[in-house]
Amino acid sequence: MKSEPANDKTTTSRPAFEARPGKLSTSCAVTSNPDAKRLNTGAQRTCWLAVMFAMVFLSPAQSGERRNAVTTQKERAAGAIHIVDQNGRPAVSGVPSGSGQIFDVAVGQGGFVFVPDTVNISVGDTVRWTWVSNSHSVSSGTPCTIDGQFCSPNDTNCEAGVLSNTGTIYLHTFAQVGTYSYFCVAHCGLGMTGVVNVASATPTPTPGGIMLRAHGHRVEGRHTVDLSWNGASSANVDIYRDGVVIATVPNNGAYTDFIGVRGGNARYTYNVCDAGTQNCSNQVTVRFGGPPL
Ligand SMILES: [Cu+2]
Repeated sequence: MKSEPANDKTTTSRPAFEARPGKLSTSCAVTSNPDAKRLNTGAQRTCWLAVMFAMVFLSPAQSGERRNAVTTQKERAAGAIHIVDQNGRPAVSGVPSGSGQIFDVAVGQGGFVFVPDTVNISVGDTVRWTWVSNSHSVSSGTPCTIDGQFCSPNDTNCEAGVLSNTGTIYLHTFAQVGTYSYFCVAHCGLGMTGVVNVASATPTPTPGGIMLRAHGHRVEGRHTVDLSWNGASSANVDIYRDGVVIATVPNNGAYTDFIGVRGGNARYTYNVCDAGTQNCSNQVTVRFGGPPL
């Protein structure tokens, strides 16, 4: 079974406007009356200019329209949507983060700890640290060494390791996938550390939509995951592993992902979406070895 390349993102954009050549009049009426003719010369010139402009701009628009018709099917399959921010730059991810949720962490609650000390978020989400006791910082880096990626109270001059007191609120939005360790500069030695795990944004499961099940096993020691689903409504489905489309396959309810990795302590999170849409299944995580969850 041949599957589409995972990252077949076409970047065709739609024409800025739809030209309707048939509806454009290309005649600039010339009257036979000499007086009227003189009076109308300026208007005629303007008219012809308008016609020439229209012709110049119509040609690329028409071909754009044609090109668009050709790529429509591909676009639908690949779900190629160009998302840009207010500055016209490509957005963090072509896949909407969906939520931009806020995750709360209490700083110094019941001791020299962050509660919770691990948060799992997606790109575009924000962590909000709230101080519930005095003299703590949130400083990125590990172990106990400031790396300056982010810090309380305002992400500036991180090396200073500024301590803040009860009531302080510090927010940081994570725009890149990764694992971000941080600590309190005053109490790192006492174990006051935390981690923010930032995953790529994945489409949101639709309640009552696609139901996914996953079963992990080893084939000659290699990690292999059998997926099965129902409730998908399109001809093809996109298979996501850890937020990335790994295959687009016919919607026949089953797919086996031969990951090829050996060894333990690995986990893979799957979901399945109607191809090119955000109509997605629940997420299922499959583990191979590793410590208890
Ligand atoms: Cu502290």
